[in-house]
Amino acid sequence: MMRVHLVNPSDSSFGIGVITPRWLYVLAAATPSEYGDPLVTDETLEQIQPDRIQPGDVVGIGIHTGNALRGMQIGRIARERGAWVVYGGIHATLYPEEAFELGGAHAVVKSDGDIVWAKVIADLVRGTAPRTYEGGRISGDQFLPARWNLAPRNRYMWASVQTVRGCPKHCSFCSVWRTDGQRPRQRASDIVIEEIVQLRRLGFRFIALADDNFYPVTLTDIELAEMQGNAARVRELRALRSERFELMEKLAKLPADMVFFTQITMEAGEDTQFLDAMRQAHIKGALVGVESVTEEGLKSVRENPKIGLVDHNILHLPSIVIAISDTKT
Ligand code: B12
Ligand code: SF4
Repeated sequence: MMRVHLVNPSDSSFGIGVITPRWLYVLAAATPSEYGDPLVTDETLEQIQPDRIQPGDVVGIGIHTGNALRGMQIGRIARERGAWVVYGGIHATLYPEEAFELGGAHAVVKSDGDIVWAKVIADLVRGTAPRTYEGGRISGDQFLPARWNLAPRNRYMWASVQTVRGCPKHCSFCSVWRTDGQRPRQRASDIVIEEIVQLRRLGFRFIALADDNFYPVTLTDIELAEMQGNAARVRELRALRSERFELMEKLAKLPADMVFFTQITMEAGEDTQFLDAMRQAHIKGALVGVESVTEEGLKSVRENPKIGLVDHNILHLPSIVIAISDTKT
């Protein structure tokens, strides 16, 4: 019987991973059970074993720009072995043609894979797959919870759970608002909590909230909508904001030794109510970005937005990690 393979490419493998690549386990959940459990390979742990790929298998490869070349190499190997090769992820969404030119792709999926993946597999197996699929920007209630039972035990330090996709900002240097869109798509808080509880039972205490921007509505956004007299917009923004608080109240009830981190914009620093709620929700750190630390630097960034920038998403790791502490003390 044909198998479905899902591969997270990486040039180096360390045996231990820092954070779970969420897409792998979400796509595993999107794989219909009639094909059996997909064979999941995270190359940050160990390299793929090509001889496990058989003719007629479907190989799904998720790429961001940093691991795209290794992904293309795996695609070519899989195609040579007679498998159907599909790419997805942010890099494939932005540059689908590369996967055909360099990666032996039969098909590329743009945007969200949760819903479209089952159709892609069925089309490939029938030999009727078009070159590209538009996975679309699905709504928050359609995001699939990950299949964490397929993740190897005791190999990752942090798990990753997504609570919102999309970011209302439009920073010139960032890909997120173009790929995930500017409308925040939030998941229902109960579904998020269910996934976290499942992870906790699997032994995870550290969880990254893998969100584009955990603080998608700023106080200024609401004030501006009020000044414009746009009642519908004010209602919409307030609803999004209260859903954030609802989620954080539920996170706060989880065992005290849980540790979360996420990504926010600096405007949250002026929203003490939000910061306090984050602290109570065990969100101990947040990545924020700083475009420049001097006036002159900021001006040159504005004049020449293509120069290297640091933002909470574009370059997370060198960004500033702020500790969420009590804003009253
Ligand atoms: C959380 C996060 C992190 C976390 C956790 C990383 C991890 N190991 O999971 C941290 C903070 C550690 C991190 C680090 C980095 N990150 Co980061 N990260 C994100 C973020 C915000 C969410 C990723 C996520 O888990 N989303 C949830 C999953 C479910 O969504 P998804 O990956 O998009 O997958 C869906 C679809 O794309 C599609 N799909 C994906 N793969 C496939 C495959 C197939 C076959 C199919 C059909 C579909 C499909 O279906 C999935 C389900 O819908 C994204 C922003 C974004 N919107 O992608 C940036 C992002 C991916 N990161 C980015 C960058 C640059 C980095 C760093 C290089 C930063 C740095 N300089 O160190 C490092 C690289 C780390 C690494 N080796 O992977 C960039 C990549 C840009 C690019 N063009 O590639 C992004 C897009 C942010 C940005 N501003 O543009 N990151
Ligand atoms: S850099 Fe951050 S705040 Fe700016 S658009 Fe991207 S995700 Fe949003």
